[in-house]
Amino acid sequence: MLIKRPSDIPPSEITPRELFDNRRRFIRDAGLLTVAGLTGLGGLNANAFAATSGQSLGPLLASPFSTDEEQTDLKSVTSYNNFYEFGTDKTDPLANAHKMQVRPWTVSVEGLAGKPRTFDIDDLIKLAPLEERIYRLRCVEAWSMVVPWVGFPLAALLKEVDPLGSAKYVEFVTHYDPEIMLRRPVIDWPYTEGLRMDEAMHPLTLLSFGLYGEVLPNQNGAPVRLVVPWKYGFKSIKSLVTIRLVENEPATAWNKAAPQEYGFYSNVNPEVSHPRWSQATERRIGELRRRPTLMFNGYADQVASLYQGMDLKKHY
Ligand SMILES: Nc1nc2c(c(=O)[nH]1)N[C@H]1C(S)=C(S)[C@@H](COP(=O)(O)O)O[C@H]1N2
Ligand SMILES: [Mo]
Repeated sequence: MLIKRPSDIPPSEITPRELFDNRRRFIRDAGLLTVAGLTGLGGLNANAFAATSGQSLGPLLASPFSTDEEQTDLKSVTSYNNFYEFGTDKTDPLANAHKMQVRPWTVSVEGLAGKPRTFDIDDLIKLAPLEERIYRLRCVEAWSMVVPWVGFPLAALLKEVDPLGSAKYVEFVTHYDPEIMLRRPVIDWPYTEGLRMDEAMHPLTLLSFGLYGEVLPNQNGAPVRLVVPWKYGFKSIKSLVTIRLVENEPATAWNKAAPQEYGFYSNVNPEVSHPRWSQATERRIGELRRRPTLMFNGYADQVASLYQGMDLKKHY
């Protein structure tokens, strides 16, 4: 049963601060990531889902891919955002993204597939057990966060549609509604992104439905977004409506907007400078001192082999 709340209440007001804080303390103290959801609003079955941001996602698997670095506080994660459809300031998404209706919602998985299919979001979320994965997100603007994302590998969804051998890349498209989103063409709307097939199938590539054990807030890309932790944040496309298996490298929104600045691969790489700034260091939200940026955002052991023999200065 979905309980709808007025869409103009920001999630920060729906769930009392104490609830978040207590739950986080409980999770940390008990080390019980797998029961994170049980401490929340209670009574929900595994993968039970509601469209309301702030609602518990139920029991979650702990992921061996998680980092044990200190997590960025929930308030920063949900109030300092990039979601240009809702404005270009960091505070705009929180102020405006509540206008987006995230139910009903479908995701079409199409293109070079044996069994292309349109998924209702509430069916999509049941395809695989939900995991909590604490991943770093590193923005090209040189700030970073550590977020407990909830989701499952994108590979679990792609396998459902039987990709054809000719599918070499995956193109992703964000919902676009000019009635509630920016019309000014900062980006050639809709926002699009892309991954090579092996990147899309990599177990680190996450389809995320939530954070901190709860339904993804709209400003973070509800009802479903990508998290690709070894790439700059703009690859982690929000509010997905289309996933298309294609033969050729797809055009991507930021590459079209500024090709000298944003390439297709966009792997976090401290050795390759952005034309207007160094990429060697970053500021973790909540910290004062900058820290050195790690190759592949610290995920080199898992992903460096994908790029063997490639010149990453050329393929930035
Ligand atoms: N559709 C869409 N997806 C997007 C963006 C955007 O503007 N539109 N911004 C990207 C950028 S630049 C970053 S850093 C991350 C930010 O995710 P967060 O706000 O959840 O931290 O989302 C990415 N996904
Ligand atoms: Mo970003």
